[in-house]
Amino acid sequence: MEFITYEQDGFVGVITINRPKALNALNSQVLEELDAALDAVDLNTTRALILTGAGDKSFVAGADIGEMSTLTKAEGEAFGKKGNDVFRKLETFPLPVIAAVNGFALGGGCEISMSCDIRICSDNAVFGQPEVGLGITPGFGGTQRLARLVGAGMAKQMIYTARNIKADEAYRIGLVNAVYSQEELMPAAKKMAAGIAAQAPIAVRNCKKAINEGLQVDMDKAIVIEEKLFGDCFETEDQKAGMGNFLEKDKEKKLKVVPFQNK
Ligand code: DAK
Repeated sequence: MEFITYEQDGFVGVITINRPKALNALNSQVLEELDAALDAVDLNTTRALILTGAGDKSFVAGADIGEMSTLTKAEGEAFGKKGNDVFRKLETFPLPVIAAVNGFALGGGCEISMSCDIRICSDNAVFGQPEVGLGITPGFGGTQRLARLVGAGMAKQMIYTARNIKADEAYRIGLVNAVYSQEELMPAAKKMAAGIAAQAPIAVRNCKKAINEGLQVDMDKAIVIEEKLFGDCFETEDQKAGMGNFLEKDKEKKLKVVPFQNK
């Protein structure tokens, strides 16, 4: 692959969008390679993913404006679908995905971070949806995911004014969970991912599903989704080992990573 690198560190996979000359802007090739990289993740040996950008200036500076500038309506639609499909693949990926936002996260860059489960950023990060200034709407889910994350009022203000916000404001409005120095960002992301990887993997996967699917429906239906995924954990190695470790009161064992049992 030319623009995506993948690195496995124990149970944690790190996907890096590596097109620093264009501030990691998303062109068709980047989207295709990201899609292939997700397909290639070994779900038996990986428990969490980190998504970041190469260099110290930008996470992703948006969709590639050069490529988009000449698109016809039909090509624009095809490009939008390619982006939306891979963003949705990230959002519904069986494993938790942490976005380590290491600089500009504009347009499609902000949108791809919002397709991840958790966002943390460096203190030089800048978030924004500048699309209306370019004569388009945020087309990779920005109008939908931003409003769900920070509320409709704040999302509308950011989108209508196309104003970028810095890391501290992103933290204040709940768009990111934490802000770190540039040096601390990746170690913090890896520490968080390792913390997830130390938990029972089927349970973590089912939690992601329960939260994501439950948020799309009313509470009565959401509770049924939760019940089903709760029940689904029983009779798995995760549940037997997880509860067994507790009942045996063996602190060493309790800290042991629960094996992954393919379902
Ligand atoms: N696309 C292509 N190239 C980009 C780019 C982008 N989004 N952002 C930066 N670059 C390139 C620059 O052209 C420059 O390339 P060279 O001139 O060196 O060849 C290089 O990266 C360095 O950028 P700058 O020289 O501009 O660096 P500065 O530090 O001065 O400024 C900046 C950094 C991030 C503030 C600035 O580059 C900038 O404003 N970039 C554009 C940010 C932006 O507007 N992003 C949103 C793009 S719109 C759709 C679905 C989704 C979308 C659209 C349609 N459909 C459903 C159809 C999504 C749209 C977007 O994301």
